[in-house]
Amino acid sequence: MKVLLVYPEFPDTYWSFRHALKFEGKSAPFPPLGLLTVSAMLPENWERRLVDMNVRPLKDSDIEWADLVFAGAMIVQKESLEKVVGRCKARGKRVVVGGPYVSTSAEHLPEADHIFVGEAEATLPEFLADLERGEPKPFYQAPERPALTGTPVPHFQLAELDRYSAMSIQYSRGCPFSCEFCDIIEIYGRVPRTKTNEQVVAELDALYATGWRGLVFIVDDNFIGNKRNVRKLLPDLVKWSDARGRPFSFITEASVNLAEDEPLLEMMRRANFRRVFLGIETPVEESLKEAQKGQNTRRNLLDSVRTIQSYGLEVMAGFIVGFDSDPEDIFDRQINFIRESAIPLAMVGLLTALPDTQLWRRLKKEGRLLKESSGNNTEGSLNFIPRMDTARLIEGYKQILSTIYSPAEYYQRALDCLSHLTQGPEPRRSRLASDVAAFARIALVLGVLDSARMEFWRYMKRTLTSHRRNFPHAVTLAAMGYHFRKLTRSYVEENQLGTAQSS
Ligand code: B12
Ligand code: SF4
Repeated sequence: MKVLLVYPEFPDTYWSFRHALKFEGKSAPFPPLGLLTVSAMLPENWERRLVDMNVRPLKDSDIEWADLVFAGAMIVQKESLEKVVGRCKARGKRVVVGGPYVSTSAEHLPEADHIFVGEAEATLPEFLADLERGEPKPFYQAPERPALTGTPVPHFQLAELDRYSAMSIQYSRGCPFSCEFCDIIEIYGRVPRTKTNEQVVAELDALYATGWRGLVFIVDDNFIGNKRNVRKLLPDLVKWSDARGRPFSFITEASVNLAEDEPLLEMMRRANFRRVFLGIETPVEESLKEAQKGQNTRRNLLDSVRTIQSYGLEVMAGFIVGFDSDPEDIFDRQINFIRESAIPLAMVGLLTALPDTQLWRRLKKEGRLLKESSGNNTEGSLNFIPRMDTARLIEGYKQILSTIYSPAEYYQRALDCLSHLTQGPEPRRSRLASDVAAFARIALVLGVLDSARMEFWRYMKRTLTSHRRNFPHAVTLAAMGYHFRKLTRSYVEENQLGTAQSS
């Protein structure tokens, strides 16, 4: 059997990092870990081919080659997924679809032959047995959320490693919290399931064996969702890293209460964690309460960010506007918070009702739902009727974006962030700073061609005088800021934002 694994294309959004990746000569930030994991569950003797369309186009010859096509996607990839399914069906191929989008919106893919809802560990074995007997069913629904202790080591070797700026591994799925807008807890549950330490070490060994060195994203919904297990994992991670001269640095996602556990932070520092994405959402307590995000109200949010930064972890965070409880001055309050917290990479989005979330169900009951979400909460499109006047909300949202990503504001935040990263274990390595060609590209684009070139050189100068040790990290931040600025310009100035506005 020849199986073609296809990962559809992402639109160009803040999360694509496209404008920053080109400096490094990379095509995508991360590989499609879902498909790499699914591949490892298929019979060993099947031939496999992976096409991540964010890295290279899907050719007709790829489709012709295959007996069976497996495609997985998140909601923002749905248009591309539909096209992939259409192309493969037009060539008479048997198409299997799964992943987070399919799991939450299974009814939207009638053309596919086999639809998988839920995690493949709980569905694929039955499909493979049915296929063997010649009686595969059109629909497979995971009867439960499987333990991760049976998840195999992903087939990292299938990915074209040098096209990505980071590799991914996963330690846990699920999150114990209950945020109203969150679909994670609907898809992956509220009881975080973890792999064993041995599984994680085996995955690191496998990645190491591919020759990969550098950034590894631990793609957990909440890395500290199961703190008891994480506390047991980290010493093994430190040991593994130290024994190999720290070949990987880690980034991950966690809830804000990470700041309440300094021994855990210290272990993360020692294990070489460099960045953590936090769901801060808003500095407004009433809005946090409305979102059922009590874990963010237990402690001063600015203090929490500062504590985490003091362990050498750059904080990246998600912010949301559009809650019913948002006051009129929400836009200024978000801008001030982002400025004071020194979070360079602030992902600000409009509240979005994702399918089947608690928020979705409430808004439906209140008659306020307008349409299905595109999944991209930064495109300025609302899929529900907000409390605040819609035009005011979109205008304020644009104001946040254009302020926080203006060059002066961004470079200052990046410098403040570098000042806060007091206990970094060792200078970060960065291809952007060490690879002469990559650095030359940055210097040319940001320091010569860009209209904000003066700000860039001022930033470089201040980095070299005050943060020489963190120079590589500073260069990376400059490249990322450029990506955010480019997109903000196309969103706001070229008026692409809010054009998809529902009426
Ligand atoms: C890493 C990650 C990213 C990376 C992308 C990495 C990549 N190349 O895929 C980045 C940071 C870029 C990203 C961005 C976004 N993401 Co994201 N992301 C994740 C995260 C944290 C982990 C993904 C992962 O690797 N999981 C590990 C694998 C093993 O799990 P899996 O993909 O679910 O695969 C399993 C099953 O789904 C199934 N399966 C998967 N594929 C297939 C295929 C077949 C054929 C079958 C049978 C089964 C199957 O089997 C696998 C094993 O059990 C998930 C959350 C999560 N827990 O998965 C969110 C998640 C996928 N992202 C999500 C969203 C919304 C986004 C954004 C739109 C963010 C935003 N709010 O704007 C952007 C979109 C990107 C863009 N350019 O616009 C949602 C998707 C919701 C949905 N219903 O589709 C998720 C679920 C979380 C969330 N609520 O934020 N994301
Ligand atoms: S903390 Fe994050 S992952 Fe957990 S429920 Fe809230 S939004 Fe979802």
